[in-house]
Amino acid sequence: MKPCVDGASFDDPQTRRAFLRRSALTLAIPGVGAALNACSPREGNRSTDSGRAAAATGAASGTRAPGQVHNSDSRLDSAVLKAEHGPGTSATGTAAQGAANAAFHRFAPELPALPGGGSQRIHFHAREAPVRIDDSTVVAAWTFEGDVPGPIVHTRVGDTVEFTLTNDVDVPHSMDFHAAQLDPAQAFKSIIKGQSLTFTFKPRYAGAFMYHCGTSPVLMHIGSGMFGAIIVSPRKALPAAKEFVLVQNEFYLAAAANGVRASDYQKMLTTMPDVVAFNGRPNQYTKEPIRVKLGDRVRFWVVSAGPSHSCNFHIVGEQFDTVYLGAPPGNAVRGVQTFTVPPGGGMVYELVCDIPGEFPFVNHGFGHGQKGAMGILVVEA
Ligand SMILES: [Cu+2]
Repeated sequence: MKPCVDGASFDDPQTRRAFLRRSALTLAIPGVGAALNACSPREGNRSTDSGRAAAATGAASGTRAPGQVHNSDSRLDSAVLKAEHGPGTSATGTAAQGAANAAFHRFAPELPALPGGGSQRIHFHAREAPVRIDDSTVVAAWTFEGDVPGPIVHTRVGDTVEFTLTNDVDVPHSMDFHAAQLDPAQAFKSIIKGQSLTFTFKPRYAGAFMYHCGTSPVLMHIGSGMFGAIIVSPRKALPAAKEFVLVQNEFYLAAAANGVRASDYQKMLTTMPDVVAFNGRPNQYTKEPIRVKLGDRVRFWVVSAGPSHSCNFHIVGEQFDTVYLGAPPGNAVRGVQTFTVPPGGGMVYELVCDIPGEFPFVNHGFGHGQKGAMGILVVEA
């Protein structure tokens, strides 16, 4: 039997659910947070890790102190957000260091070319980094590979993806690819600083899929920047097009301290974001639009990372000739003005740019569009 909360088996879904509920409250209730701090990985309580180390390298083991509440490996949680870091915010460790020097860069929206050979190896590091999302705002972010969102991954149905996550920081992290079908207790489990974990999958369906850190509370990890898109092309190529990837997310930010704004867990719980953005920067494609040529077919792979809101994707002055609800080229809906991507979902939008001009693409839920989920598609004659 695996060690677990209150001595019950963690294989029991009820126990898992109870722990998840408790973890989600960790940051909301200081007393609970303090109790779980007592079993954070820093205290070396990692015995469940050793029991599930098959897929991990460098997994540590430890002994449970008498009377200590155990912290599950796959639910190693953010109880390590100790008071000295400001409980309930992302301003931990290196997330806020060097914020003044964090330079803005436009996140390239172009779909990367498909790697050849039918397989690829990807190695991400979980890192903390100050990320400048506009002229006046630097976010103390938790990231994959130092940016928000993480790198765009492009693969194909049936190709092999071998993925490795290495955790460089004090907070436990993990990786959950929505394009994969795997036992999450093994593949998506949390790892602590210095550990690496590798898993392999072959996507079964084409589409725009989210990836994210799944460490509890997931809201905190996605809300602090640990998400991205994996685009799975079908075996038979879709019609030739200019292809772009848009990942919408919300930022819930504390007031600036030392030039950086932390992500605020309590604010995340309210689901009232300060900023909503495509590819991590509000209005970046309004300031520097996406450009195509007259006559181009354009394909947007749109993911809503949330953590809590959908993206009601619409292009002003245009219509989508096709929206693929999933697994393109199947599930095609024709002649669409707006279609909603749920948080944790992805859809594919196509249009033929047969009219020159500047076409705003927006989250037509305008409370969110107004907070930055807007851009411009320029069709050059
Ligand atoms: Cu994480």
